Amino acid sequence: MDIARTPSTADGNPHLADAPPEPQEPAIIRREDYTPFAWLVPETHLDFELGLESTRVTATLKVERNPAAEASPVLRLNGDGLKLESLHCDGEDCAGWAMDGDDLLVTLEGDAHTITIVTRFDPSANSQLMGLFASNGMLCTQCEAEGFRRITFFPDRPDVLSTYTLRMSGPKAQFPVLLSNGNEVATGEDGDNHWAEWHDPWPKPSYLFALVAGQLVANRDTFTTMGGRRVDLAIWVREGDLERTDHAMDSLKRSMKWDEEVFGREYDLDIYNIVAVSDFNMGAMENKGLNVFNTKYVLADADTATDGDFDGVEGVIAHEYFHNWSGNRITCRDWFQLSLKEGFTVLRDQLFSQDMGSEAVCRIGDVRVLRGVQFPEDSGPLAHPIRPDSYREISNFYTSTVYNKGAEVIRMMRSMAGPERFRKGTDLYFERHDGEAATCEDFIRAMEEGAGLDLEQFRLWYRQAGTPKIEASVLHSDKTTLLALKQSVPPTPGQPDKKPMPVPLRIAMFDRATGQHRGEQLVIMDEAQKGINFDGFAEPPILSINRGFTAPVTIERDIADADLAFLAAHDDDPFARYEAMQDLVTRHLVAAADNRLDDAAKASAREAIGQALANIIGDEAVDDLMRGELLVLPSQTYLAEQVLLADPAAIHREREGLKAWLGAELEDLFTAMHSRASKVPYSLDAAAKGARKVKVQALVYLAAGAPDVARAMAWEQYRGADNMTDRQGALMVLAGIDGIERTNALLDFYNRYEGNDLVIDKWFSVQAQSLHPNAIEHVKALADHPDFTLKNPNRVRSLYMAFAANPHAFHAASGEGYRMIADLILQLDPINPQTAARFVTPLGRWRRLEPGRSALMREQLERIAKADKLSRDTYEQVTRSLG
Ligand code: 0A1
Ligand code: ZN
Repeated sequence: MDIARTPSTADGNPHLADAPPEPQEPAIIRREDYTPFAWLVPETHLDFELGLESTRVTATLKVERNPAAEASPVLRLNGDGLKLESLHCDGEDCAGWAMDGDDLLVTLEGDAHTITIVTRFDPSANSQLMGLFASNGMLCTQCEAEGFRRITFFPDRPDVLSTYTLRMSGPKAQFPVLLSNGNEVATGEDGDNHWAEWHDPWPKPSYLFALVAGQLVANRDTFTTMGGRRVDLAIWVREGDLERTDHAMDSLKRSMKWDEEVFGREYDLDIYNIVAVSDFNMGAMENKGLNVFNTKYVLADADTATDGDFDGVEGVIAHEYFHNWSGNRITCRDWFQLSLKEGFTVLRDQLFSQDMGSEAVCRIGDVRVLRGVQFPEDSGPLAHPIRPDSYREISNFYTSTVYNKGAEVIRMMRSMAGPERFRKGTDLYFERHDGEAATCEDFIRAMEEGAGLDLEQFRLWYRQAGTPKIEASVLHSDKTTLLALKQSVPPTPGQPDKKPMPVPLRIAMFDRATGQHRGEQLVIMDEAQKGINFDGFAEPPILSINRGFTAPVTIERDIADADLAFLAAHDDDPFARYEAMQDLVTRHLVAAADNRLDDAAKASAREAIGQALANIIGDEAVDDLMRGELLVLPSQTYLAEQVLLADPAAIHREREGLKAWLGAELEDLFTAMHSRASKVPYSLDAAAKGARKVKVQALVYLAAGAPDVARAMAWEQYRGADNMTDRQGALMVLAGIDGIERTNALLDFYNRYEGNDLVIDKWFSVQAQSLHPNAIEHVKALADHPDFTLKNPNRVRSLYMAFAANPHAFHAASGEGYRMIADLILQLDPINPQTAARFVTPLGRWRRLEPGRSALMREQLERIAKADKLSRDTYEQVTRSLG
């Protein structure tokens, strides 16, 4: 039946199910409402006639009743903005069909049918970057979570697994490379057109489908798996980018090897393709056999990528590869189980990075992300458990909670079981659920049985939101020592009362007499209060707790500054050492910002911090990578988290004041450290990376305390740089200090890299993030720069995410920063709702700010809420943030 000939308005079309009124607000989807789908789709055949402006898709679905589900004659095929060109059932006109909103409902009599659906759409008009879209002249898909329904009508849910066969055809000159999941089985030519057929033998949900067509070149290599399978690897990029793909290829091969060795997982196809695209909402996507990546996580060389970028490429390449087992071979039953694949895969990529580099430095980096992003999420209006109970728009739940806290929760299981038993648990999970759409509960059960853990109470970590707080004090009398622990889990939206959870804490007690501890122990703090006795200390010992950050909690310990300084200098656990340093500074800055310190108290606290930093700079037992971490001051976000109502201006003043004092006081040490580190030649080994890290740290302190010295040093570093880490580090410092060097460096950087999008993103970020007092004005001017566009998510983030993370600019007392972010959301929402909704988060902090800024921020949220036609994404985030 040719649908185009049937009337398309509601009143004329018999197939529109009683045209429901436009819903007032998007529906809430609840975890408890899950039911299996009534139909199976064992086979899916897709035929794409490709065009940038018009693509036609013919989908042929073999469907049969699902014996494991309640029978229903109605087959619901999800759609999103699709135009149906034709519909056939078993080759005939389809009698029983109707539209329900965007979905197509087909009523079927028998048990097995073949449904043929034709749709047509314009990929070049797809600015949401979900479904099939055009990017720089190529065509590319993004289907997770619900993008496949923008390509064809389909049961677009992760528990419907199907085997995909695909044919695509299009102009050879425009699309010389045609890629999809699985293996290429046939190709051919037809005049100016050519075609390719691909078959993926592994059944998969629609969110893992992918197609790419364009002018691409490949970096090719091979990997032989432990079972002897030779896999052809290819990383596809635009012509000029090929020489920047070696690090990605190397990371891929190391990931494949590591997953065999550490998790016993082997790759299962003959081809592994990666494609880099410059327009992408997220970091990358694990489509079976055809990963699609944001260029940011593929391209890296010394001239254009920082050490952080190199680490990012390695981590994301590994993450997507590891999904082949944790995500693809075993997928999620429904989107509430997202952390099943994401939390586990993040843990796997963290363990990989730890093994590739420095365990302690990786751990500190992971915790910094957790505290900088996830803790604020958990203490704000968007808090949710790692397995949420409801959502309106699933894209809003690709959060730090699901990813990073999800990883911490599984890491706790690993800490409790130990690596060997943990491996038994994961082996059982992979074996038992291979080929299935599983749940978090399935994972927990496999861990209980395989690793021998009792996780009954531990399941609370999946149900309860909020960061638990542990209060710890050491009570000592005569020769008995009691460690008194208290646990509380704060209320979060919809969860006023919480139960205590099992919190595994690695603990050591340092003896003052020897300066040593007598071994550490793992304490499982699973009650509201608990006391642990220690013998044999003549004096009260010094408590080192949550060593290695074994649990994602906040710790409030009753400990003297001098004892923190001792741990900062002597703790044998590098994470605990870092933590002691952070605590020492945090306490001081929080008290100072709250005007609780008189001049004398402030001076003595600064002295103590200065002494601790000087020790770290001079400690030859510490390598530079670790030294760089120990020298980082706690972020302003982290400091704001420590108080109920934050005054960002006061925190900023005190943090900058301390930095300036330290920069001036330790000027000689910082300049000497900078000059020592400047002699280390460029390479990617740990010592050279560490040297670059301490160089930036030195400049950061000096910029605050001795700006003239810093300006000259940074300008010299900028001019002499043979790598992006040094160049960007110097530029960042110069961007915050007025002077001709600032102007010259920014101009030089732009001219040098004009046309290289990823580097020009850095140029935008450096200015948006700078300490320069006019940063707001700079951001406004940059929004009018010819290179700025709302169409490219990387560019939008490079300007506005950087700005929202720049406390002194974003929190300007006038409320201008809040207004700018609200304006952006309103402008971006109709173009790319998924990315627009991400900018609501910084505005959600209003309840935790001093009254003046709180009111200004709330006003902006209310302004957004009043706009007509908000996307589901932004609507959900704004209402939750106001709620
Ligand atoms: N599964 C991917 C993340 C991802 C999610 C949604 C996307 O849609 C725009 C894209 C990517 C991962 O964890 O890497
Ligand atoms: Zn992932």
